[in-house]
Amino acid sequence: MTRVFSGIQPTGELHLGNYLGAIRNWTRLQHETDAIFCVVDLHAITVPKTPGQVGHDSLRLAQLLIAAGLDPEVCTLFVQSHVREHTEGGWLMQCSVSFGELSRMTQFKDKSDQHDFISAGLFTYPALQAADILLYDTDEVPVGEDQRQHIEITRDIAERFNSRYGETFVLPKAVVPRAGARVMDLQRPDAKMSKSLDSPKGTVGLLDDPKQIAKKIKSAVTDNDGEVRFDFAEKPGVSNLLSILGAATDQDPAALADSYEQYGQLKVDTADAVVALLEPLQARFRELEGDPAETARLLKVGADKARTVAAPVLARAKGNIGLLAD
Ligand code: ATP
Ligand code: LTN
Repeated sequence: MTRVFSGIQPTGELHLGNYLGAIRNWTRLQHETDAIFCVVDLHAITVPKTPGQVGHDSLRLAQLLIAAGLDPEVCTLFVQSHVREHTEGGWLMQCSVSFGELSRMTQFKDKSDQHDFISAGLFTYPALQAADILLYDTDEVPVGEDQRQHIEITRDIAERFNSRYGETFVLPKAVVPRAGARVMDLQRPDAKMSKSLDSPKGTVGLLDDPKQIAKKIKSAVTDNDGEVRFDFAEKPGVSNLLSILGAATDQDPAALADSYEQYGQLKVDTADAVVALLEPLQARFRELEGDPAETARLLKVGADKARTVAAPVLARAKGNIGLLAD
């Protein structure tokens, strides 16, 4: 069975873009593949955090993922720092990647521009990500377009390691979903909906209450020509609404456009569809939120499962390097 691995950072509250563009796809993949999903808390501390914040955010993210439909009995869901093989494997990866290669990573360039303190961990971040992926003999990594470069460097690291020390790692490939799943900011439809855009009115949080959701969608920026047409270049605001409605109701956005005469009805229907889509997720989240011990138990089961895969692969890598056996 195809082994799938992906990771998500516990930073900020998840939004509709994360759900429609990534997490909903994960919930499907868990039934079709051998899927492993990781809350990458060690990646989150590459930028400074206040004490306690990452742990809190990791638990909440895990609860949201479960509420969104990841079933810890079907897939493997765990927190990165619970499986020590990641840090150890990360070091092996750091020694198999060059300073020059890491210097070309665009996520590092973007993030180092946003912070005063640039940690060494932020620079070597892709080496830890390579360990995440390679420790599970991963075939496919479902990620957004922005992560393609990190999967490429992971392949380069794996190839270099294999040629230096002998066949050790499986070469993974990135699987980037169709562009259709990209959700744009409701106030700035030229920019993707994002945690870091700081656009509260343009971002639908997965835990926003129905009134807030309706208000945000009804005040979404459109245009003045009044025609409902699916055309992202000319009509980004209207097209974004059609694309959200289409994704929420499993319909083709271009075909949906034909059934609307005016923006008002499109907004009402989009708001209703998003509220209906998120209601069950929110209800499940409230239940999990009330029982953090149960989530902790599920995450422990996940970490135990993950370790049974990661430990032998790490041992294989160490053995192939020829480190003195302990
Ligand atoms: P940041 O603003 O900090 O980069 P983000 O909101 O873009 O955060 P990430 O944590 O980088 O989200 O991404 C988590 C997953 O959600 C990734 O697979 C990413 O491709 C997907 N994703 C993020 N934003 C969108 C969006 N607007 N539409 C579709 N998918 C998205
Ligand atoms: N770098 C990714 C998060 C991430 C990841 C991974 C994704 C860390 N490890 C392994 C896929 C596979 C991000 O910033 N979205």
